[in-house]
Amino acid sequence: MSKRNRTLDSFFGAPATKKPKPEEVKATEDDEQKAGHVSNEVSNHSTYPFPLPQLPPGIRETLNFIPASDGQTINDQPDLDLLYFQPYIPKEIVRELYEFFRRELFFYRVKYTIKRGPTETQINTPRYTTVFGLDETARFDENGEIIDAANGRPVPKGTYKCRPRPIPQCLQVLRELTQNATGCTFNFALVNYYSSGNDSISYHSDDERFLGVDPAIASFSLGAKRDFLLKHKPTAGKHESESKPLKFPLAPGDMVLMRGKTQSNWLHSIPKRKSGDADKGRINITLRRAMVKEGTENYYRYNVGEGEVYQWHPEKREMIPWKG
Ligand SMILES: O=C(O)CCC(=O)C(=O)O
Repeated sequence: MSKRNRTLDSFFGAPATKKPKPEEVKATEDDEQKAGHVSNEVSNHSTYPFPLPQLPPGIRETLNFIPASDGQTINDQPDLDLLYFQPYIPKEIVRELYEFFRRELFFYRVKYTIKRGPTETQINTPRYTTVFGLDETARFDENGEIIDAANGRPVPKGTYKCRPRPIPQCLQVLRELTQNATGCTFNFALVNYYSSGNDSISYHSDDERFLGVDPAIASFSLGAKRDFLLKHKPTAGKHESESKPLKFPLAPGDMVLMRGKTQSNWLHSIPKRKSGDADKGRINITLRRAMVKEGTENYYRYNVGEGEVYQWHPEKREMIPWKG
């Protein structure tokens, strides 16, 4: 990778713990400039199918004002701990940011098989996905090589079966500002694109061991409004939400920070929808922190996979296979 195309790996530094004041955000920008990362450059890496443009300056500057409103704590249910921002992204840039990510990122429609006993079932992920990041045990150096986080030495070949990708500038900005605003640390950005009301994610919890105990996950919504449902995991006493889930109609710009015991006790989903503006498409970005290599392997397996690359076609107004 050439120097011109370095990504913002310098942002993998120590976690910030406070909400940024404008002058603190300025300091972050200065740091980026020192590292030569703020310019008209693209983000690129040998693992990217194609380079990704950096955020337009107008969007970048307005993002300094996140969160656009105070978060509402939702913890009135057993083991539930959410911080719900309505919105988190300033209204003025919400549409442009949605269109930017949909237009510029590369996506996948991952297929994989699961085995239950002797039976193998093929799963077609019902949405477009993409992912960037690396777990806590390693980081990218300034040349985009993976080095051991503890001793700074290149990780031995074969350490990862997948090919991890550095977070591009357009998502690094969101990561950095959200770390400052929430006091949480993130090393992964997962992106879902729901192209219509037929795309969905079924009930699940993000409670894999590789995320550590009580993980915090920041989940952003852009584009169409979609219902986010939450129900308690099965309990002996049957929690009311098991038959009547909690429903949050996530609007463009909203962010839900799921934290505490939420993942170990609750399931969440975005169900298919036939009505409303679901067919207009929606982007979801989650920021997470994987602690160990298994997290990296898992995220690339299920969000990149081995299939073809898709890219938004502005005239056809749909994702089409990228021809290279
Ligand atoms: O699209 C959403 O809001 C939820 C996404 C989600 O649950 C996930 O990626 O694990």
